[in-house]
Amino acid sequence: MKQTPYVLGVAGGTGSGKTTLANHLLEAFPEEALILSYDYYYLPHDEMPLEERKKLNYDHPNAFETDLMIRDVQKLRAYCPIDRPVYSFVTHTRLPQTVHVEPKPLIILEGILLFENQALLDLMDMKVYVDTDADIRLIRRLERDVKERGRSLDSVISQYINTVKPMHEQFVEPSKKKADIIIPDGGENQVALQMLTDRLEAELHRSAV
Ligand code: UZR
Ligand code: MG
Repeated sequence: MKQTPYVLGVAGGTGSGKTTLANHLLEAFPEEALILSYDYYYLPHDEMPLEERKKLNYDHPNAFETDLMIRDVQKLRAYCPIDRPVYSFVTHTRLPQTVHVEPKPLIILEGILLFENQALLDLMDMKVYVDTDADIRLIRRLERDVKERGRSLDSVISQYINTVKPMHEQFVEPSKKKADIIIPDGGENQVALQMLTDRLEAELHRSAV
């Protein structure tokens, strides 16, 4: 019988290096891994005008369509393909198209609030929290959101002060306790990456009983 896919969860604050770590793992397992970001599952709120959507709190657990993410992970774990949503950080809404995802033996989930939801936690075989200093995360966030997410410096700063930081302290930081492993400065921590890769290699090539 085919082994159930192995589910790795990667959480941590904004700009901590979650996506970078997930991408490094994907490079290590190009045929066997897929990445599913919690960010894809932000609620669309397309009934609201853009100016209203800009003001929403995107760092709260209620900002996500968690049920859909759970259903999609359950399907992938059962080796069924999915058509996942696509989210635009520029327009703060879901795009009309979807992306077809074929099941793979290693499912990497990544997102700020992944460890905040018990049903999601229950789907994970290993939980990694990427722990990076807040000043570094803010600098990365400033660079990324201005370059890649179409934001102004002022809007990134006010969002950070008004929602990102308080929600981080309320929901993300406490969820660190749910992790099996905490990786300092996740994206570029070569020792941690090697240890994780070795472990996943063993899990993937362990034959089914
Ligand atoms: P990562 N986010 C937006 O800025 N706009 C959106 O429409 C949806 C999400 C931000 C969100 C959170 N918060 O901090 C970040 N704000 O995306 C999570 N404000 O993404 O883990 O890649 O940093
Ligand atoms: Mg990211």
